[in-house]
Amino acid sequence: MVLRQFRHPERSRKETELLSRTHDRTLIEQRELMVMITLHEYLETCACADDLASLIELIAEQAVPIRDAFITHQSYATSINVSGEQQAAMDTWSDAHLTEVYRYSELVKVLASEEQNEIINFPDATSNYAIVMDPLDGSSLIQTNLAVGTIVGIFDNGKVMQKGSNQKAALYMIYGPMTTLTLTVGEGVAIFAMDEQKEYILLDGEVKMPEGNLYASGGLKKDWMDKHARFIDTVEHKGFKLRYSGSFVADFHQVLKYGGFYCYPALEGNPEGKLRLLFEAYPIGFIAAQAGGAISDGGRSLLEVEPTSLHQRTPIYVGSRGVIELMEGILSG
Ligand code: AHM
Ligand code: MG
Repeated sequence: MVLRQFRHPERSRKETELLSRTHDRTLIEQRELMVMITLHEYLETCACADDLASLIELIAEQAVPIRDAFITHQSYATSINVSGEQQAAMDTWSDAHLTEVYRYSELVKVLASEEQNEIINFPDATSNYAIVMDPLDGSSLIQTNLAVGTIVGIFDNGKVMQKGSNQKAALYMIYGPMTTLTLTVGEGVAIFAMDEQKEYILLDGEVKMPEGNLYASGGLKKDWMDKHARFIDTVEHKGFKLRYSGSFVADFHQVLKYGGFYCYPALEGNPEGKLRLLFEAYPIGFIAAQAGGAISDGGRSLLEVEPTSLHQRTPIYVGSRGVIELMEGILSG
């Protein structure tokens, strides 16, 4: 596995640091100003270990083969092996692809994936990184060409069964009209977009989640608990607007940009809800917290919950800090 090492020889570290404060510049403005900052340059300005930076770049690059696989795994009308399974197979394809990338990188010691029953150990690893991931979140939307993504959390102490606040980095790629990368290495949140040369260019180096008014709630309304229903009623009366696609990563991303919250609550007969603590709540929660937001199970921060089983599910409320506090007040009342 060859790790791509892009460098910008003329730009000093200090210049890059200054340029990374671009939260109010659009990609077009950055291009006009010729101050495009690559993912590699951004990582050089962060106090993160070199092998962690290499691992992050390696994962981010996998957006290219994953995007390509959406096309090659289509079941076209004239296909001989037409099968709905090919579509569902994108879950397992992405999982197998990323697993092999981790194995050959020798940077990953342990992997826990939503698509695999057991933890995988890589005995040849030379680093101590442990990964939790949802290789393709929102996969039920692939056939409708809505945005889906890959979610990854990274620990640096060789184990995955630990609380989410111990993560060293978290990221997700979204495969939408653009391919974007949202990343934290514990120094705030940055968003990148992939350009025509497949290079990630910084869109916003200081993402802050505003107190907006979007909301998304999973689960059937008839199965909502009374207190959850009361909370949703409260925010609707405050003017919150429903935006739910069925892709957690995409629904969270618009909350990150515009403010509000996403939730998949405890349900009647299903008190743990649907989403998973390790693969979904931890990475997204770490990013939310780094952007000034919060993630909760209804009463406490999910980043402080110690996992008891690998595929543990949990109710999730994630979004702007103010509305998460409002929710906790109502649910604990
Ligand atoms: P997945 O990881 O198998 O794709 O399932 C998780 C998805 C989330 O992306 C999404 O928010 C939720 O399940 C949608 O569930 P529902 O179809 O119940 O609304
Ligand atoms: Mg998922």
